[in-house]
Amino acid sequence: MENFLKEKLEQKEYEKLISLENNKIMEFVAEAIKLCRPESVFVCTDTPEDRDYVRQYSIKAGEETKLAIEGHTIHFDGFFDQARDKAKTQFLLPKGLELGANFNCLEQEEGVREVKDILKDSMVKAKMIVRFFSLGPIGSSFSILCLQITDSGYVAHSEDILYRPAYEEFKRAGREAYFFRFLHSAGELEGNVSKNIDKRRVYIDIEDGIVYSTNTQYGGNTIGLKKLALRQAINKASKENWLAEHMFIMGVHGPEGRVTYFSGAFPSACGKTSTSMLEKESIIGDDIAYLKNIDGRVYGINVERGIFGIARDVNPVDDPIIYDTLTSPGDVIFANVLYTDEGKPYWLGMGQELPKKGINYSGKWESGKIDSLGNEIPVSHKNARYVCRLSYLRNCDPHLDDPAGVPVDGIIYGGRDSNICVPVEQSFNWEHGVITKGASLESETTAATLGQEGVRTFNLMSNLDFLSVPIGKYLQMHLDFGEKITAPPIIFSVNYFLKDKDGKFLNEKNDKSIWMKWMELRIHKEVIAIETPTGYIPEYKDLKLLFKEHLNKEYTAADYEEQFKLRIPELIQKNERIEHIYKKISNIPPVLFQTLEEQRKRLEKTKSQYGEYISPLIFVK
Ligand code: SPV
Ligand code: MN
Repeated sequence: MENFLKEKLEQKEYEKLISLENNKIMEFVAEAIKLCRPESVFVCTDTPEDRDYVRQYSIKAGEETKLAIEGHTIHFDGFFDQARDKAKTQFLLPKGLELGANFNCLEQEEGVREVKDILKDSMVKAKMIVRFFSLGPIGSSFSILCLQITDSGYVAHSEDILYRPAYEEFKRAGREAYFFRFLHSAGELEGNVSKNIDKRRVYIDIEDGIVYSTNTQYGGNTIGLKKLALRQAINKASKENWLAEHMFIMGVHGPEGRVTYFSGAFPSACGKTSTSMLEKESIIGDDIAYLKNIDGRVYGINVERGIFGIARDVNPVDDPIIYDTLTSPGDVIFANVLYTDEGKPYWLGMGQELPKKGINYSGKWESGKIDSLGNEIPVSHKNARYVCRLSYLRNCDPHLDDPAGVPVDGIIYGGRDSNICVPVEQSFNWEHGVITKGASLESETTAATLGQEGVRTFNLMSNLDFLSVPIGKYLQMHLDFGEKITAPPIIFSVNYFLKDKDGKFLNEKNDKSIWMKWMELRIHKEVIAIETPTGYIPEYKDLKLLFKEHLNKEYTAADYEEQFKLRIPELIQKNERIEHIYKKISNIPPVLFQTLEEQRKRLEKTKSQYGEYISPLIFVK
């Protein structure tokens, strides 16, 4: 193997590999070279020169184009490659192993054979880039090392912004290094985008700890350390009694300089990133958190150091901090927005007039352009993204890279729900929160995945797309996790998407900052809450004060009554839907059904006392 690598790699690159003194790394690289037959190989260490080489390579190869602002570039994915491909993302499982009906699985041998067949000779005209990263802060007991092989400069550059480079960490770990492995090839290109979309595959081999991804460029399918690693991490966490979650981590700033940390799970494109970036708070991460029990308290880290965020609706009014970042010099990649001759990027909802022509994900674009299916092509794709460093944000939390993580005292679950749940509610306890908030999460589908939008779907802990253990086991992990914590984090739900009967949102975007402030006060028992059949909700007087203090807004009693109205028929239907879903899944902890049943009974009782749609004021004692 050493001789093979010596022959295939330039001396300098070979030395970078060999000095890691790890056969597993060399084996993986050698196998990938044999399979993909790259024209050349670049091994990227942590040095600024190597990292800049990747950045420049991506521009030279035409995968990124420089924009007018210093450091900014733009990348395009293919027209039909704009979101995560759930149908072609599959777990490869050895014969006899099953995850359950909710999973998209393939027999391991068959899957590996198929994807290797597709990957064969995929890099003959390309450069293979080998990169080393850490999921989580360097030197943290939370962190997991990762080895990424890709022929995409865009993927390698994005990962540089999003993850902590860890060649030196690999070196320190030597032969003992445990790491996840990712092999990606964009496949044959046409106009710099993956051509053979029909052969797009994202195959996750849990047993061997390898993810194969090919004939795609969209970050969610290709940036190995993001959701491809999350799927592996959930499996690892299940064996080691910690949690790998689709969650932000943020510090909410309470009275007298107090900072209380929350993690929050929301399905893609449902407000997770914008919550984590709230102006008066501080951000640790916007997408993936590892949570561990450290001496009886929950601590969390962000596995990333950057953001792969949705550009749509980022504007100076709603998201001023990220808007500033995206309009200031720095290492920023835009994907699938539009750019003009002047090198200026534009996206939907950016708060200014959009140009009538430019280059976008459909190529040369003019307003009114129609796609092959007869639909008008918007200025930028709804799921157009940006990649930037968290440290660029002026409210980046000082503990982002703290190897110890931060203590997490609150956990939030939120979904896109137009007519059921109130804007904010506290669960009764850990078990009730896990079951009726996390495990009962539903959300209307968005542009972040391929397929129809606006369909209400079940998405437990907003992690369903990424689960790699059976649902019953995953639920039990959550229940057990809380049981061992002396004072478990308080679990809340939020809903930013309630609508009135005319389809108008009942809340403004920045109202979420008030729900955060209220939850922070609840954690410290500084406000009283009203008990309803489904949890604890705020008192009007506290919200009125908070709205005035933080948003200088008059929050009326009528707004409160409408937003916090208990919608009993919808709540009972939801309860039944969730129960029905779990009844079809095997090995669900019985406490889930008991808890749902108790909640249903409370709702029925309240309905018989007060009717179907009830003002929250009824519950004030
Ligand atoms: C999401 O869709 O949840 C994202 C982006 O955070 S992706 O990388 O596609 O998962
Ligand atoms: Mn996500």
